[in-house]
Amino acid sequence: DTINGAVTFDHVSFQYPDTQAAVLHDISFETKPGATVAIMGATGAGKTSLVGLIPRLYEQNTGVVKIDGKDITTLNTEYLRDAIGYVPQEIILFTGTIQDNIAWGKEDATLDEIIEAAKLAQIHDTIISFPMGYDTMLGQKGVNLSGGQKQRLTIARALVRKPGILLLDDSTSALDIRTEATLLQALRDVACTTFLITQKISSTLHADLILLLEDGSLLAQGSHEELLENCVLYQRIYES
Ligand code: DCP
Ligand code: MG
Repeated sequence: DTINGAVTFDHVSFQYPDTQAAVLHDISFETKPGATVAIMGATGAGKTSLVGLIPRLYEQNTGVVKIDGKDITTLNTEYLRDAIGYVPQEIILFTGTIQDNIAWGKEDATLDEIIEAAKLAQIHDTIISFPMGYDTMLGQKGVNLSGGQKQRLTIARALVRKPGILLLDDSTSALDIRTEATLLQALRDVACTTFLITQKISSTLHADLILLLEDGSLLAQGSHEELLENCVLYQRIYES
């Protein structure tokens, strides 16, 4: 069965097993299926840690995380891994073709599925502009991609699984405003709930929900308009 992508955090706190201080304090929010959720906050605020709880890369100490109303500790990990696409902060590409790089982790993906994912990730046009297309080699013997092209390639990799939830950890930082907006709209069109960690106000403008983290706490949550009205820190980020 597929997921709709509603995500709920209910009084979630978390600390890494090997550290003393809590990294996330009493986080509560909920998103509708297909929503775009922007996560902002200074370096070290807990953004990566928060999204890592959703596919159970880590286990919260208190509170409950739910997907479509189900406590994720009751779901099996294979189901979670298929349902959630995760694009980590550090991009990993290997020497091989573009096709192989996109299919990494889902080696049974067909070329059609790979192309569909690349289109959704807004990288298809770039790929077919290379003489070898999807067979283009990456790495020392092949083409060098720009930062934004690498980001979109790794987003395509996550989308090959057709996830109901996509976690983008700073994965659009090198994209221009228009390409990013097109990507977010395309994800909306396929009803993929998207968590986007970002430092850019341009990415929060169209988010259904913005989560503003400060030192592991949820300082504010709401739409762009709501935060602009109610949150001094958000106003400051907006004006800077
Ligand atoms: N932390 C830790 N052990 C880890 C990872 C992080 O103790 N394996 C700590 C470092 C920070 C806090 O947790 O004090 C939050 O780290 P995050 O990586 O979640 O922070 P951000 O993603 O918000 O920071 P950045 O913007 O730099 O990626
Ligand atoms: Mg991070």
